Amino acid sequence: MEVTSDQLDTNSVDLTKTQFIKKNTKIAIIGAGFGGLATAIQLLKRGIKDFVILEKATDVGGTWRENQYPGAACDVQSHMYSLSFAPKSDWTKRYAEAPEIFQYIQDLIQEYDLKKFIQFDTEVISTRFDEQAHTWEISIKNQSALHSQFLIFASGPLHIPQIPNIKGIEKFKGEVFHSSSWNHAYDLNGKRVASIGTGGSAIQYIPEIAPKTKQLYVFQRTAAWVIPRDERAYNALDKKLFAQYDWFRKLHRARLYWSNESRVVPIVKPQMMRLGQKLAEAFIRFQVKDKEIAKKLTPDYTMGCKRILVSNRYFPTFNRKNVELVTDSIQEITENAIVTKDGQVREIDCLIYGTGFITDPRIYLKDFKCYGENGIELKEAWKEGAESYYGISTKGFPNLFQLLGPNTVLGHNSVIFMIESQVNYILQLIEAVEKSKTKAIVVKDVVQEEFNRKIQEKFAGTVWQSGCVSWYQQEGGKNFSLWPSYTWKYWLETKNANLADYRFLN
Ligand code: N01
Repeated sequence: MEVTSDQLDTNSVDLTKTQFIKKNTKIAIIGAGFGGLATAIQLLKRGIKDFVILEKATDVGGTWRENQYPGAACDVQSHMYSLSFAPKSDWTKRYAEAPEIFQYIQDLIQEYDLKKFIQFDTEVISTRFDEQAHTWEISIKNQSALHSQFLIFASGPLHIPQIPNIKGIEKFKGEVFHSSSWNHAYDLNGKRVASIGTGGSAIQYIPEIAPKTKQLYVFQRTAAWVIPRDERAYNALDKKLFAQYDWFRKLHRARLYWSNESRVVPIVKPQMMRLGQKLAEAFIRFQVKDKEIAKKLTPDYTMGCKRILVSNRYFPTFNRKNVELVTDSIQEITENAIVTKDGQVREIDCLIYGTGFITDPRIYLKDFKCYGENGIELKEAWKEGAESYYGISTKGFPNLFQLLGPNTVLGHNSVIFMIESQVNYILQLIEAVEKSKTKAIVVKDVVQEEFNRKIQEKFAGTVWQSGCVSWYQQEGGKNFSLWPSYTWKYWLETKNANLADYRFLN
């Protein structure tokens, strides 16, 4: 049964599943991960209830719902990787594991009573700006369309798994899965397993699964810089102090924030990265007994060019007799084996892709189409690379806002900090439309163009442009994903939206 928002009585229904379908709303938010939920909470704090979160899955949590592979954890400290206005004093350790972060998100849902604003099983297939009505028409799979005045993309940049196109893969008869859709029902005990990729996800699950497997082959295309994790469990006294003295918790958070920010210095001044790189090389030699293997695990690009990973347990995995690091490239897959270019055949029962996510800016939104002013399609507007204003507003797309949009992902600090700055900024824009009694707001072309020129200038000479190929860049080397500076600068620049940068539409 379809009901409109006016007919909805949220107290009388079981809200574990979508029980309502809205047709009109002021604000539509796509995605019930950290970004969507942070936006919803701030709207409620301002007394705005006419909004809906559209979620394609049957639960909240985004990244932390999908990435539940063994050992999944956050490599940003939990006291930083959480919402500033929803502190948690009893984090069990400095770097929380995925289930604890997922629970934190569930707790937010309870605390702010958010479930009644979420439409689950709702996959947006296209969005179109109506230039007469100044509203967005949101087409949804197997449902009627939703109309909203404002539209917020909180769908996250990393959620479409990248599956390599390997010759013969269709013949393989064993178990196959990607790290983000881990098959927990499949027992790895005693199995011969191949894992492809050595990025942030793989280095977390490899140490976990190695002791279970009969044989683990780790296929490495590019070695990753992995540095020690300053792991620490919070004891009962820490938690008590955090709970009792909020200034103490804030002080701890501030210390973590500034220690993360200090990492920007060697990023923008690569010569300062040299010492860090020497220490990281020594870390590999210290942890890996076999010199040849240690050499293969040592990257040949400047540290920091790709995301620096943190683990105390990844390198020692290669001291195990049942683990082999394979650096020859894969030739093909047969029904029960992987064949490398040197002709070696390794029989396997299971293949795990730790190969990351699709990040090409032109397919940022996969099959999803978004039409703005004059019918221009977002992918078309971004065909030379994704560009926006502070990752939030895009020229030609009125009343459309994005969280963690182009050039606002981080390699050195918590993206939750960026999300909070963005939500604050978006709410100011919405408020400005309301106050001015106009219908829509859109960033001026010249403002976005000038902003992007300056952003790209900032990348020159940084460690990110030092010659490696990373998902931060599109073809040709343009960095479309990272914020190239300190996050406090981002906060300062977005704290008060400059409305002169925008056009109001009536
Ligand atoms: O993916 P990735 P991820 N043949 O893109 C390799 C972050 N994260 O799922 O470098 C062979 O990092 C690829 O090799 P190469 C994480 O930091 C955060 O691990 O392209 N290999 C690489 O080794 C990242 O930003 C946390 O040569 C292929 C790997 O697969 C993002 O999430 C935790 C290949 C992909 O690494 C995604 O991480 C975990 C092919 N065809 C992850 N294609 C936190 O704690 C790709 N590879 C916050």
